[in-house]
Amino acid sequence: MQSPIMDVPSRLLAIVRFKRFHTFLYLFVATLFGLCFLLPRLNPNLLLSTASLHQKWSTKPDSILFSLVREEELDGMISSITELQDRFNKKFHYDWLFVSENEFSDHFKETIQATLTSGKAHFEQIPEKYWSYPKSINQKKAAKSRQALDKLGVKYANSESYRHMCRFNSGFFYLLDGLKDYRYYWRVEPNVRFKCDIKEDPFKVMKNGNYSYGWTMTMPEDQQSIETLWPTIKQYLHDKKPDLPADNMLEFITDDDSKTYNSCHYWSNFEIGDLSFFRSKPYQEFFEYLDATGNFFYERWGDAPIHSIAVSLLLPKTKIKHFPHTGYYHEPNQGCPLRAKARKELNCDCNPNKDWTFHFYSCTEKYYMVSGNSRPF
Ligand SMILES: Nc1nc2c(ncn2[C@@H]2O[C@H](COP(=O)(O)OP(=O)(O)OP(=O)(O)O)[C@@H](O)[C@H]2O)c(=O)[nH]1
Ligand SMILES: [Mg+2]
Repeated sequence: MQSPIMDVPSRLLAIVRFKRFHTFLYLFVATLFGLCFLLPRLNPNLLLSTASLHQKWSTKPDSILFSLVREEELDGMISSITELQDRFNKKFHYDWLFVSENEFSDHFKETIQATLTSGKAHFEQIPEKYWSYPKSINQKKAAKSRQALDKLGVKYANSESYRHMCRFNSGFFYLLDGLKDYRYYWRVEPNVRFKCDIKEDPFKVMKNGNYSYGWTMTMPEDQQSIETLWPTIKQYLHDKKPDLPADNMLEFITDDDSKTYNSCHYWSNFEIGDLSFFRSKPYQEFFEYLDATGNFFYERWGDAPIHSIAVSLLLPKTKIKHFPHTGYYHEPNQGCPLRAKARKELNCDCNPNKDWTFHFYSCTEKYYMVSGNSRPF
């Protein structure tokens, strides 16, 4: 048996080992502190990446279905939920956030909860600051321009709520409390249809492909509703000089070397996006610059061209993802896979002759020309 009393050399050795261990411990703690606390403060991108690492390791889903909807659109919302549940969410069980500028009634909430059996329903009232006139808006000028646009036959020209909706979808939805713990949202409107099974989880596709913006159909915008939008964009580029990736999709939105906007946009009523892009400094600066003109109210700028121009300028083309086989329908347009094999595999109930995806007036051909990706059909 070893004596409990150590001889002098052994004692010295033990002291050295003890000190070495402590030095190692100090160094380890200091490195950890530097990595977790100091470095991210010196470079905010590292803060983002620690957040995304957290999301990667966390077991909580970082994706959510999202609907801005009015109380009176309950029937249309039930119909969208039921179909998306059947075609997709019954397998994946994502939660769903419903928001409105008014408080939803108990009847609305209970009916939605009873319909949405695949995930949990959450409800949120939009704070007034995201759905009201900024003080700088001249109400007389806004009323006059609504009348002028109405005379030109612009859709929703007379509607003030439509303008609040477009501004909210352009600049504020991603700041809502109900979305703060999430990375990806999928926007779903009332009365839309999904006429094919969605077998592969689009949220996973977004995450695994490191995409920031997903879409299913494209559309040209009514130029009369966005008369000064492109000149404003040019002024923003001149004044703010944002960092634009060399391989962006600028050519998707202009046919004449940036002189004019060709009005092409991703149809934002179907939209799957990375919230961290919308919350990023470049997007915030972009939105605030546009918003300062007041033209969400003096004209009728839509969130679809706003999102599309932003992602086309600020993102590399590899960050934008087409989801072609959803059989998505939003009045009056329908997506439908052109190949019979795809329709059969996905149990689609749609007529390919009515497919809008590659229709003459759609911008999807142009998207494939500019992106260099190969067409899905
Ligand atoms: N809470 C709330 N939601 C709204 C309001 N106006 C529109 N929405 C929602 O915002 C989304 C877009 O509105 P829509 O009226 O469909 O606009 P749109 O898709 O440009 O026009 P349509 O072609 O008529 O469908 C839908 O999800 C609507 O339910 C509003 O005043 N309040
Ligand atoms: Mg709609």
